Amino acid sequence: MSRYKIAVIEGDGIGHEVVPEGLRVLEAVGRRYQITFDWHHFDWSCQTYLKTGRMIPENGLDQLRGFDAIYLGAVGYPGVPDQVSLWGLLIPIRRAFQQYVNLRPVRLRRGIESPVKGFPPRQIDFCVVRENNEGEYSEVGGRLYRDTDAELAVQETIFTRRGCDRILRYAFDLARTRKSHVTSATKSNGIIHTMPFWDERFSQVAKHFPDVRTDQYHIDILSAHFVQHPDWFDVVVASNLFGDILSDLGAAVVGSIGLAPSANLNPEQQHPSMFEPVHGSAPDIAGKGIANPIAQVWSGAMMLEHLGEPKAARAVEVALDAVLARPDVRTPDLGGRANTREVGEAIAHEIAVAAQL
Ligand code: GGG
Repeated sequence: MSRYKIAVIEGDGIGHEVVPEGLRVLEAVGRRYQITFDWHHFDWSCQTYLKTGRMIPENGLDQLRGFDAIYLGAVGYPGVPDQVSLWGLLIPIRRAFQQYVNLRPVRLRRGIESPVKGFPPRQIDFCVVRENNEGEYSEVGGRLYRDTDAELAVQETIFTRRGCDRILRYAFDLARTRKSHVTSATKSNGIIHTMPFWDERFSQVAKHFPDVRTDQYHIDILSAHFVQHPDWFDVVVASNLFGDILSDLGAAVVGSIGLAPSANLNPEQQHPSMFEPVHGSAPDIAGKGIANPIAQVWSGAMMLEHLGEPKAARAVEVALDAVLARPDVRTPDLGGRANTREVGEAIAHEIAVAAQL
């Protein structure tokens, strides 16, 4: 019997539709494995910003500090500039809680056809390990001479030895639990300071993992390889921006952005980690009840794994596969006609049925 205190932030747009399905599935698996969740809902969103001028209250990060984990939907909505919503909610949480790993699995699940022809399930199975606290996502910079012909913008990229080494070590450790292969995303031919530094740190850290095979590609050709040879990869480690872009591309290669989960991890477990789908708030489909909840549900399985509930995490994964094998319960992004709730209910039902076997 275990009990967890989870902060739930639905956020914006389809976050309001997919998070309830994620909770439905977690409740179902909790019943099966005697896990109790104390859900604490926070209505932090662009709506909150429009009402109060802040995405989260002044003491918002302190409010989250005591939780075992944070379960997040999506952030951003028309009417609030994207940089305001991201820097007002998602990025402060990632940084305050030293969630320096953004782990984004890319796996072709059974029942899903890749748009890249000829790849059966299991042949595409890798993880993007995205640096999540520094890099190109930096507040350092500014604007000068606004509204004149001389207007300019400067954006500094921050790569620290500590920041690079800890994400690289995480990638190598993860590879040791998988197929012992790490690919580094770089662009050291064009980005003259930070990327050669990243390459140097990659080769230094790699020396401590002589059993792990390494590759490194410039981001441009690496993107092409993601499409043409997605079976080449095991663990792909990348800076903040490169990792963000690669994981959306990876999601498309395995069927839909609606399937892609992520975990913002503080590996030392000194602070809560946060689990969220890779996708955003999708204003174009928000309110229609057709968003795919699978990325949110799979993120819940990653949360269970992180909380030390591997059997429950596995049960969610098995139920996901069972539902994806059924073409009748698919949302429109996968060519089906089911709605968000029907998919969530089907996954929860699979878990309940398996418990009775
Ligand atoms: N699922 C959270 C969300 O809305 N993500 C959308 C997004 O734009 N994220 C930016 C990032 O991960 O850096």
